[in-house]
Amino acid sequence: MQTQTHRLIHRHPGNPILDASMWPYPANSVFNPAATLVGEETLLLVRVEDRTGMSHLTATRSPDGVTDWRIDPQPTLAPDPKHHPEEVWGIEDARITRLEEIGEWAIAYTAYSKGGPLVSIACTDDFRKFRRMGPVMPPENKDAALFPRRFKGRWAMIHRPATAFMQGRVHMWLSFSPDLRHWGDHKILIESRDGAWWDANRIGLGPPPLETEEGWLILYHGVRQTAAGCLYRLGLALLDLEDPARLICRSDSWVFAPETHYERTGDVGSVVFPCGWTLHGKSDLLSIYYGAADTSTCLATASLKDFLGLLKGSSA
Ligand code: BMA
Repeated sequence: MQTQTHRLIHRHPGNPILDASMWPYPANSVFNPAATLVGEETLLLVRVEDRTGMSHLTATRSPDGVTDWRIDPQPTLAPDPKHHPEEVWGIEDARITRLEEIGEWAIAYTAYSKGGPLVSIACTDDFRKFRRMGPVMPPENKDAALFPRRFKGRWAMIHRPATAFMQGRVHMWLSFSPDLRHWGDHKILIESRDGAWWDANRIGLGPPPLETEEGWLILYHGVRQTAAGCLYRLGLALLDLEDPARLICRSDSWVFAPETHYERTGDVGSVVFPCGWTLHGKSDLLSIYYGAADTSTCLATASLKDFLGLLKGSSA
């Protein structure tokens, strides 16, 4: 079993980089951000919970991904229950994937329907107008993101269905689609572990899979139920580049966990929840954007080389 001898992920000293007090309109919390690069700029699609308890998504842009955020003055992607009844209780936790083939970004997000949370997809080429694909996975399902390219002609998506089967023990799944709308060939991709493991029972994808020389890099959360509530921690995994259904390896230890006051305390304490990361050009430095305690938006950095080094010593 590999051990982690030094910290792989470094918090930005200016955390939280975004909170509700900075919002141009009333908001309760701003968290679980998706991230992408638009030209040289960093764009985050932040989950904003308003004072009804429901969420929408708002874009914010920064030249350096850290400061000078220009936050859209109103919700960028708001629930549209009139045309999409599955969005009746809001939309949450987006993940953005650039699809070069169609020249658009695909956004996978959680739509909160009367039947429970489900996965919806919308496409955009400017983060102002959105083309909704509608619901693509029935409830209960969340934590979905697309791969940026097709495999043998089909798009691929990771997601996390949940059922009461096996006392609610849930896994990450992989599905395929010819057109981004119809999904099938579903298979279990990464299983939650059992017993005392940090990622026993409940896991889910963080940011979209990242293509590296060694395979598709996965950052995922594991949820530990404790007497004091849930603890969200993060681990790494690697999937085969040409056959993403093949898990090459995963980290035994978690690589990031709630430690600071802004991660420990908030609307839901002891939660770190990344939904996006960016890598500038050929640089080795990953910027990881995460929600802290379901309250604010934070940034941490990590070396891609360090992540792959840790995974080299681990098994599937
Ligand atoms: C998960 C998601 C996240 C949230 C987390 C902790 O199920 O709903 O949006 O951050 O719980 O509350």
